[in-house]
Amino acid sequence: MASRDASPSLNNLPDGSSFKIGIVTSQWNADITQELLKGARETLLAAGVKESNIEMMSVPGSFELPWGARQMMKADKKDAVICLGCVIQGETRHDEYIAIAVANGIMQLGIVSGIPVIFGVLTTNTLEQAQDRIGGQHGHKGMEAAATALQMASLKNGEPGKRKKIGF
Ligand code: DLZ
Repeated sequence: MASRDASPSLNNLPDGSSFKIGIVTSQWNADITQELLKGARETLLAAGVKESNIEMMSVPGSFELPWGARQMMKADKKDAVICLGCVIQGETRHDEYIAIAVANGIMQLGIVSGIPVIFGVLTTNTLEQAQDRIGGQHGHKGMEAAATALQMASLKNGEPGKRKKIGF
């Protein structure tokens, strides 16, 4: 059976040596989000992003991630901003409101600003499902978010995805 996953490749990362990347991390479910952050940072460094070109910000919860990403863009020109969070289902529907608001906020910010904003937010039913996504049976979503940021930054800067000149 074909795999359901189409995760960005972690083996063939774009050259990140000229990129400035922001990472905004939510404090809720910190055991999970700190591991997402660790994986994202490691992946950026492995791609050649300079430590001094990785700016980090911590926000109270996932709901605040779009605001944090917006602040990061104001500070200086970023090639991409990664948002990391973990929303786990509770007794009420609060998690749904947070997850939908964050997804919409991140998407809108990316479209309006033209700067890629990466949705590295886990939205799981249980803590165990979240653990499976920080290096368990479902990979590492922090690393994958960083790989996506690198790919989008390259596309934005017209590097590997550069359109060939055709015609005259
Ligand atoms: C309030 C809340 C709840 C119940 N659950 C989560 C969660 O699972 N993950 C998360 O990142 N944040 C949660 N929050 C906090 C909200 O994101 C936000 O910080 C508050 O509603 C204040 O705006």
